[in-house]
Amino acid sequence: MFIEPVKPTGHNLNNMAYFPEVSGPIPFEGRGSKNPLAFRHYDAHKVIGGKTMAEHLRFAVCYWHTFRGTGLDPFGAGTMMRAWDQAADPMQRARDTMDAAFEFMSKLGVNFWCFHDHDIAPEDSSFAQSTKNLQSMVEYASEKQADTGIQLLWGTANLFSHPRYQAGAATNPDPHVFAYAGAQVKRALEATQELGGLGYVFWGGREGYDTLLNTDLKREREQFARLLWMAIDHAKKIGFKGQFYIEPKPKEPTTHQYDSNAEACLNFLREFDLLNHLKLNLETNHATLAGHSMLHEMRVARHADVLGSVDANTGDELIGWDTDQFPTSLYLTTEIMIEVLKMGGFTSGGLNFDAKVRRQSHEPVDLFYAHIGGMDAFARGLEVAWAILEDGRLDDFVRTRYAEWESEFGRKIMESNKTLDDLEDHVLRHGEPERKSGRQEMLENLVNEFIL
Ligand code: XUL
Ligand code: CO
Repeated sequence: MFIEPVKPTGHNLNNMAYFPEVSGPIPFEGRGSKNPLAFRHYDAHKVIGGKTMAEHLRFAVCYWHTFRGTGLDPFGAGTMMRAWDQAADPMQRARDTMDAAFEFMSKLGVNFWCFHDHDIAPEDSSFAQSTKNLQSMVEYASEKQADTGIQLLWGTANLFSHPRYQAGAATNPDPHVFAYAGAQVKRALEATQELGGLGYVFWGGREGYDTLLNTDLKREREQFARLLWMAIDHAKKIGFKGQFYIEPKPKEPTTHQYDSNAEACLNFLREFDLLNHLKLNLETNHATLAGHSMLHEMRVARHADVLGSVDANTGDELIGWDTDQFPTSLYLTTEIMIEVLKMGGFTSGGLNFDAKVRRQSHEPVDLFYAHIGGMDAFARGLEVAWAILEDGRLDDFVRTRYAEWESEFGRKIMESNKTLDDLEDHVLRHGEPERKSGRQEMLENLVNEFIL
């Protein structure tokens, strides 16, 4: 079910102290606007093809980068100015952070959010205490959701930060670590359900290996599948109806991750009979690390009916790691929205900004600029994608290019009515086939017609 874009009420705005530069909500001012705190393209209520932009795009803010990110990198300390991360008591910090999060999301006007268990509640000295912390923060989040109308797109468990997971969570050589991961998944799933979450994500943080010298690859993949099946069983038991997703990523942190790209995930899901239970949550920067375009990953997933949700970010063209930047390229957002439109739109999924502001963008207001830019890029990408599909020339070109396969000869090959003997006979009778231009440059110009 779709909810109207959030309109903060007077009551909600009373305690909004962390983002004083923005009185909110961020207005739509159109193309000519010079206001950096306004949308130029994202008009939540604008209808395109029978649905509003908000319904098409289903933006979500991610808790980990946006509210917990410190700006730390391998060479230096955190840089972020975060007034909500100052209290001495970790639970007070968690509540302050959640106040900031819902203030930010209300002012921005997004309908969804995403979190890992330990983003919202601090991990404590025992599992039992960590669980209490989580339960308390779920109650707090539940009130905030009710106040603002913001919904949980998906929840997940952090099975990669703690040293216990250094050799993997589900894929750990030690079943006691597997048990810890399972217990964490159980609680995170229950938290997601309590918050009415529409989905639950498995990103295989350390489900891979650093070296095959110490790794039983076969066993580890079976263990990974086993944890997924246990989660599916638990969802049934507690009545969780949300969509499960697996998020492909090829490397980082491990040298090789088992869920390395869309096709590897599909193979894994088929092998372990999981295809009916999980869809893919595709992330642009992960596609890049895998040596694919996001368009490729999305198309592979769409054709297999497992295109579920998108982690909307982008990588740096020059730095070879997962920089998780905000998406600003219209080519990228257009390609993503073409695939989303072609699958008939998101159902449970959406566009989650799994992206972080740069280390030098340390002020809270930079979070607004980042998200406004990403939302505008996707709004324009949606308009361009819609126009390209409406125009039809691109699809027509591809259809025509393969038209011979619809001829009697082409169909007979595919329907197994032809043998290699028949093909030889055909070549002997028809000779050299005619070559046809792929017209790449013409098609690139066609796309530019809509973008420029
Ligand atoms: C890591 C990543 C994660 C997942 C959720 O690269 O993308 O934040 O999206 O665990
Ligand atoms: Co992600």
